[in-house]
Amino acid sequence: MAEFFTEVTDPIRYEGPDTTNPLAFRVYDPDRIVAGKRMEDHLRIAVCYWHSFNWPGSDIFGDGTLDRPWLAPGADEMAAARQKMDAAFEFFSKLGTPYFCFHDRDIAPDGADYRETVSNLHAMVDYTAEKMEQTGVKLLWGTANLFSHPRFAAGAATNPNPEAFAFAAAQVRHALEATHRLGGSSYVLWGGREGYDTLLNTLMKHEADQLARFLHLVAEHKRKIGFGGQLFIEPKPQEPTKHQYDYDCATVHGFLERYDLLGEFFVNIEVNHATLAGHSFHHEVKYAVENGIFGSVDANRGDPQNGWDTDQFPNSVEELTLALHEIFGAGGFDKGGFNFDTKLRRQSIDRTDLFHGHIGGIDTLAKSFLVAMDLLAKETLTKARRDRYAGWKGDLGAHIMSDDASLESIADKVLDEGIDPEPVSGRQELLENEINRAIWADQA
Ligand code: XUL
Ligand code: CO
Repeated sequence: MAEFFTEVTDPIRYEGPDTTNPLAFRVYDPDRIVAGKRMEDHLRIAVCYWHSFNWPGSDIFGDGTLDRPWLAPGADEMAAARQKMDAAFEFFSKLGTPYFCFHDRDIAPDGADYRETVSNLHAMVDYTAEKMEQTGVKLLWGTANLFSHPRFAAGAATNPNPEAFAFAAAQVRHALEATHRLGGSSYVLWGGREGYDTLLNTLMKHEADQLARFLHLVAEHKRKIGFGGQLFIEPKPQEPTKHQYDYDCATVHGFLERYDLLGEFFVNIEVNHATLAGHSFHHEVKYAVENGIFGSVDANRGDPQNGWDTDQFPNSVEELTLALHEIFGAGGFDKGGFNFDTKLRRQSIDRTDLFHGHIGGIDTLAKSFLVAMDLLAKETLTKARRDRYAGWKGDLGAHIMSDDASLESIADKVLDEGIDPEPVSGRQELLENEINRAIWADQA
């Protein structure tokens, strides 16, 4: 089989901060032991199939710019799918990251009817299994594309037409089984079309009930086939629809609670989705971790000047460090990881650009990880937070939280004990300085 990424002749390796080689990691050192565990096993990095191999570099105004011969019109679709997979596994192996993620339609083309679509998927899952066996690359998560085909224009699970719901259910059944067969660590549902374009034609509560029914069916099937991975919902506030029901982590959390799905689904938090929702990535991660729904991360970044999902490679240690501080402060990943849901800019047309994007993003992530672990080891934030809330461990805090307390009993205490709270500094600037000092210190 012909090599595709011919400029990259050797696998990308860790060469340390002083290397001048653009095709080397400066910080990401898979074997480095941090807090008793290899860096690779902490970070669980995955490359996504869709942006890297299944997207030609098109946008709403322009055609594909990228060199992806398997996407050329007129090719034999199954041969093209195998060629695409050869290039993908060549890339994963040369980059040296342990995982990948895919949608059903990324790896196998639609057939003339659904029976043929399923048989295409099975054939390509066989081919994927061979490739995984040959290279040792593993599957972080699989998912179903329930948004590209016109049949899903009005939604998948939330479509007003139950036939679209049924079709989506069929697709998830096969994608979940494919994920299970490939030893996937988890399974993702991103509800790209689960929302509305206009309220004029929408029964909002009906659609929420449909979505909950769908998720219960998926959870039941997961148990039935013995899939031990976690199920993730990926929140996003809008795009492609005007409003998406899985708006952000707090919205998903409320939905899971309302429909008795807590413990079945966790969240896959994407950096650029968090910022689209008007939050920071740090906010979304902290909300999920503290409420027990954190699962996985789609690593990328947005552009502060425009309001859509630009899916750029992460390049800000400042942005990632604080979120990683929350993730690893709570013990890190169970079945999730860092999936690079990232795409090249349309003008990045050299094949090797895909390496540069991933190398920079992975080094940024690794650096943020080291800073976060340093902050955790020194208890910089954890101690400041603990001290700030220490009153709640005292007699008054314990009384307020106990079943014995009432508004009356608390009011009496204020009078009897002469309670008169003194304002205390939040020390925000001091903490900001400490974070910056940890970032500036040489961690690598
Ligand atoms: C879209 C998005 C998807 C999901 C998988 O914004 O993030 O790529 O990650 O369907
Ligand atoms: Co994503």
